[in-house]
Amino acid sequence: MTELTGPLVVVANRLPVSRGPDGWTASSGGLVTAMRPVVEQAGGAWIGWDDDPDGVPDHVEGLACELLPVSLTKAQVRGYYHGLANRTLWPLFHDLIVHPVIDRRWWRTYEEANQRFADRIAEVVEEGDRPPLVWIQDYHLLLLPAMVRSRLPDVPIGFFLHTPFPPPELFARLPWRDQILQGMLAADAIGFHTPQYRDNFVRSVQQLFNGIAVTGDQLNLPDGRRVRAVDHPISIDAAEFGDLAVSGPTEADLAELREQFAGRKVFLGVDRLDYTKGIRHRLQSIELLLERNPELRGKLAFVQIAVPSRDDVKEYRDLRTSVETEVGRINGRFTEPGHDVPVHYLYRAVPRESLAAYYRLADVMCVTPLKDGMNLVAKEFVTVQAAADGDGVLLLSEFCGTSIEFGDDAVRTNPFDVESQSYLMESALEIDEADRIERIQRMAARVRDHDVYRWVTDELDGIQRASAQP
Ligand code: ADQ
Repeated sequence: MTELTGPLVVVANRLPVSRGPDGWTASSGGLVTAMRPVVEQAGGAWIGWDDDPDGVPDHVEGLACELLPVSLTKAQVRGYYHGLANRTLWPLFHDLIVHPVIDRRWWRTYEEANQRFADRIAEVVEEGDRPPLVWIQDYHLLLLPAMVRSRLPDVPIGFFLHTPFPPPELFARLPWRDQILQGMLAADAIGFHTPQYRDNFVRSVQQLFNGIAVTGDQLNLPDGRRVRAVDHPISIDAAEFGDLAVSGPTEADLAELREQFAGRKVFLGVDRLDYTKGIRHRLQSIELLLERNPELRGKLAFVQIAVPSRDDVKEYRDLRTSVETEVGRINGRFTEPGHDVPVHYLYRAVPRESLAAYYRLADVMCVTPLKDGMNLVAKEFVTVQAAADGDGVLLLSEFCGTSIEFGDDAVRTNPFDVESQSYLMESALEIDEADRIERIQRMAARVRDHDVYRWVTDELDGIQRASAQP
């Protein structure tokens, strides 16, 4: 585990807590779990937008970290979050799957909101007795490293981007491209999921600014500062998912599912309902598969679990309508009276045990995003399958970070080619059992070796080393 010389201040758009029927609890995501031991040892705080009308508590049980909310006005939330972050940067960083909207008012609120986060960080540093390490997360806060650096020149600052970084010719379309790169370059270390995103970033910097020399992973800036740009693939808490896979509640849920889907091959999709995830293309491939193979009708079920996401953004509401239309059309086409439907569509988040039960049930897990920074669902699936000696097949898009790590152990698909994808779905059912088991075990071993604890350690060590260099 990383030994920090001072406390850790994590800064992200959201705080790592959620309010359920029993009050506030720590979020169950891998990032929070992995950071818990570091924060407990070093002390720390988490700064994030306070998006609850009644406010967020400053501590929750089981999370040894102070919660420091940043308040934003309604107009700031509209412009910064729903606007620039989710309708400009998100589509641009995902290779223009939908058109990014360019709106100068949103940009101004994005600057204002980033400034609000910077104010909060400055307060924390002024109140503390030791300088912290500031670790900033994701595309909502691209300007923040520079805002912090100008007020606190000596504080170690790290930035991690959870989305892809686009090729320079796409990034160059952004009117605020220079400000964004300058914002990021004020960090000591900038982390990306893959070497490709890192290289895209470095090439953008070289094309848009003069006088920056690159040696290895180091960028030497004209003012003498050095910045490290690194690739650190994020991951999951593999041990925890392994335990979850064979826990009592998972086994109980699985027994019910097995009964429900007896005699059928199960294809599964688990995603936030986002246009980057390739859900519509996946449904079209399933439709082609059923069209071509009448003998599979009644013998194949496709379960799509979609978590509601960003439903105050128009593109997401439109996506929901078109996915639901597609599901209805396929079921209308292939359901026989008195028999079950081929597509089971759940528009909700499911509890973790239930998610693990679906992962165990699946014969073919379809992780087919059009573009995805990493994709943790694929890592969760192989981990759960391997822990229960499963033999499921992973159908994995070429266009996600996970694909680089799993190579040919997954069946690799180009989701834009829906017809080929439907043939790959068919061929996934023909891989022999011993091969399927070996593939799952190899992919799970990779996740175990590169779990989320390793990601946190690599990131924090990298930031400390980069900030310590002369
Ligand atoms: P996301 O786009 O949210 O993350 P992903 O990495 O797949 O995508 O993580 C989704 C998480 O939500 C998984 O842990 C999954 O278990 C959970 N989840 C999905 N559907 C669910 C459901 N119906 N019910 C319950 N839980 C569900 C962004 C980037 C990714 C990057 C991560 C981390 O877009 O590319 O991998 O951040 O950096």
